[in-house]
Amino acid sequence: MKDTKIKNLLAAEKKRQKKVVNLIASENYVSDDVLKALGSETTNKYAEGYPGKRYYAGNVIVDQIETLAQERALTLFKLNPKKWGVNVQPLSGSPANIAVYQALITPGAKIMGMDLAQGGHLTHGHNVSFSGKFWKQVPYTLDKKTEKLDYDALLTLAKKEKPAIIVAGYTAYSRKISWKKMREIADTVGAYLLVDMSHIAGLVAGGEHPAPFKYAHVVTTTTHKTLRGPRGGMIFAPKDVFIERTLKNGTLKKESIFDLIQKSVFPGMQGGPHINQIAGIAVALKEANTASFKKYAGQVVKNTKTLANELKKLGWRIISGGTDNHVFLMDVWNDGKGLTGKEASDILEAAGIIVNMNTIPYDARSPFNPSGIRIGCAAETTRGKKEKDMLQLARQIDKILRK
Ligand code: DSN
Repeated sequence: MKDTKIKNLLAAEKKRQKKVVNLIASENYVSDDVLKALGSETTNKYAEGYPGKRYYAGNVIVDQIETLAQERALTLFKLNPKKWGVNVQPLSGSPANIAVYQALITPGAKIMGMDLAQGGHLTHGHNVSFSGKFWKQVPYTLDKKTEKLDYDALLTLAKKEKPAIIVAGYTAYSRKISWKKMREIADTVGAYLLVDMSHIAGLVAGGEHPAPFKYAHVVTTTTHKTLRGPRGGMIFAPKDVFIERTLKNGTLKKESIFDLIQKSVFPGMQGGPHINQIAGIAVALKEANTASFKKYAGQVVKNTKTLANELKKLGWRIISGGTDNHVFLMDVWNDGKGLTGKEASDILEAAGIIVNMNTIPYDARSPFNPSGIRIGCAAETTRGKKEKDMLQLARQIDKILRK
């Protein structure tokens, strides 16, 4: 590389990533093949449109790359291509969620999503994001005592508020989610169920979390968390569920949810897709459809449980008492007797352990300096860590935080 400044910075970041213990729940390490696809000449190509229907010439190869990514995504999640379609163009999770709202609900309609401070996501209707500006959030919360989802409370809220769409799938929720119960709630009030499985997509692929496809109207995901691909997004939608709408000229138009999603992504939301990213996603999807990935997903859960349980034994309060997946929240504030989330994150970073500060359910402190930290094990499991390493890591974290 001729640009020595960037070359040095890239080398420094590579070194940093190798040196630290990475417990950021939404990060992972991609394979060399994924990196090669990302750094390929496909980044030079414009390909507005979809395979076979492009607005630019020269897309014969690109069409094959995008089609392969679609086929691999449907195969990985065991979806029948006659019934399901997948859009692999969203630049990441937030644009994927916008595309769904834009396709399915009218401006100003209600989005019932988990409160960000309890483990939701900005794009699930929070008022600082587009999703809360163009639509209206009906926030839901966890049960105060168990710190888990309370489906009866969700049903009561849905009946009262009558949202147009309910979002399930979270950024800091460590327990299994009943997609069936979420769909029953959505059906009771005539709402769509959007499952945003960004955090757990790799666990779903590896059989460690039930798949949402039987119950969701639409499923969005990022590709770079537990799924271990490059940064990116995908939207899975049914081809055999139709929506009828009256157009401005008074005529009725019936379209499948998948067709509405396709139009919403392009031209409704984005221009040219990032083909290098789609090539990287295709590589990652193939990697995820292997016995070794299944083993990896199982190890992620074992490692996370081991780390959470050991920290609990060492006296730390783990939100909801434990974890079923790749992530958990730890209360470091302990009613003022401990550290703030920011202090804990800074102290750990100085010792080479990277976490992020995070609010805990019903946090009395601000999101800028909350009471907790979020810990995830997907990245360190990719680096080969096992349960014995997690026991050691728990003791290390405990020692650093109690200094
Ligand atoms: N996906 C979020 C996270 O969990 O880190 C950021 O948007």
